[in-house]
Amino acid sequence: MVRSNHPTPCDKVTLNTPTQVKLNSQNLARLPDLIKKPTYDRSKVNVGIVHIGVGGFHRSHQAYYTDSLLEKTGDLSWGICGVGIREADRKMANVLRGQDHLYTLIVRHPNGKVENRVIGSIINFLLGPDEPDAVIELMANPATRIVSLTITEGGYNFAPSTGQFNHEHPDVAHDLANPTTPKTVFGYLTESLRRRITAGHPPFTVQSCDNIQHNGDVARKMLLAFAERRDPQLAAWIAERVDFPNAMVDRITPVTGVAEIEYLKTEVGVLDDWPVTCEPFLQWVVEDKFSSGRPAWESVGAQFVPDVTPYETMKLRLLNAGHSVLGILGSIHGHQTIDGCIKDSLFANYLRQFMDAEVTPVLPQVEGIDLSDYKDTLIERFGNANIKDNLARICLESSAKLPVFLVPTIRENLASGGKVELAALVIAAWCYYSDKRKSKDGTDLEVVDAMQDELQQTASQTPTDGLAFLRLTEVFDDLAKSERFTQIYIRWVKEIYDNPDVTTHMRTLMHQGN
Ligand code: CS2
Repeated sequence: MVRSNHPTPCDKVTLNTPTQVKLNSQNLARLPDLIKKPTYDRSKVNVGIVHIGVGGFHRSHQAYYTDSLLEKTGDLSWGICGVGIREADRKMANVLRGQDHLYTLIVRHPNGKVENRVIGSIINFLLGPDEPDAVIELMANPATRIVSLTITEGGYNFAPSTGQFNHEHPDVAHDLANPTTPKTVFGYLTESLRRRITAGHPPFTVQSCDNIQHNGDVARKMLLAFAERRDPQLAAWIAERVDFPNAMVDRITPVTGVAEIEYLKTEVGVLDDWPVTCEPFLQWVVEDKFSSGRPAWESVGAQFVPDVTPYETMKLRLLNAGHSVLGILGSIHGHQTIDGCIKDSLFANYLRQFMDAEVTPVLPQVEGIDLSDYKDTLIERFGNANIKDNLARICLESSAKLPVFLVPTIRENLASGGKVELAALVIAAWCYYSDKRKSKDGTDLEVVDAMQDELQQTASQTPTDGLAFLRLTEVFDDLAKSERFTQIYIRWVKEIYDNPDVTTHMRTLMHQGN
């Protein structure tokens, strides 16, 4: 069928007024003044970093730091090539390619100020399912000195209960049988490192930027478990030569919605198909061990330390656990966003009380950080009314998050005789949420979780077996064995099933001074 170039009445017409400019390299100079753009020459930037898993967080954090670095230092050897290894990454590949890998970062301050900035540090994107060899060759190229990752907890392929690599995963078997067309990150890393040894090149650094405790150690352990099956000699070389720095990463980055695209189009005059919104705050604390050198990220605000443990413990147990506390209780109550929860003084006070009475007593000292200020700042960040961070995002994959964010705090308090009541209510509420998948007034709550069936199945046994949910040891470790904890938990689970208005129970706990 031949289509006329003229719009028919059925065609949706978007008139590009002269003030609306499509984001791409050619149009950079024409972009409105309201938007900051790279001043370095992107055509001279070389790939030094291959990043697997380009989502909102990579684009608001590491790519932002790197853009600032290219801008400030002029060291153009640290450009990023994004890589997607899943079919689901095709959309990102297409959007980025359509705009020469440029995108807009919309930084929204609590006082309403908005800073728009075009990020130029991603200079290419490869999609593994289409061209696996090109990805492996790029990673094997000695100019690539870092392979960084944001592949989420699930991407590391370990069994939460044991922390061991899951050799049974079908993609793992596939990668061992087909090393040149891998599906997992471990297949790509192993084959490219093998090619580097064969060619006599030094290794790259594997830099995890995921929100998991000791992310570098986890990446190392999983890669070695895979490589051992592929070739023990190769595994030994990786163990000896490849560095895996641990890092604490932080910047709240909600999921991009249509509103952001519309905002740029109508208020700024830029046509960008996939911008990213984030808060102004950002933090990156990294262990300084890099097999083949690293960018001077400290010149743009990153902090290099010998041991990242206290920083990551603080962040995961206050910020991330705080998010889960609000996400779970807030969803059942009917709140939609994190800032919506903070506007509700009961939720804000509950969060602060949880941080002060249950988390802080079991946190290590963190050099150079005043915990009280850190918590004040967290509440301010969560309250940023210009960041619409949906509770649905926070509650995604809670079964991978809570064992890291919340369960260790409870276990340590049980060991020391500390308080666990506020956290117990959250777990009881999560049981109700997993079972009913509804807020207190009956609105559906979506559950997106690798364990969603087990969660619902065990939670639904609660009325006859009050501890069924808590016995999911992959998630709760041995909490079901603690008499003190189970007594408190059983009480709250009963109360919530009788009356899902969680605010009643939150109030009771606050009045009791917990
Ligand atoms: C959130 C994090 O996923 C979550 O539950 O807590 O994504 C959080 O927004 C980031 O870690 C902030 O750095």
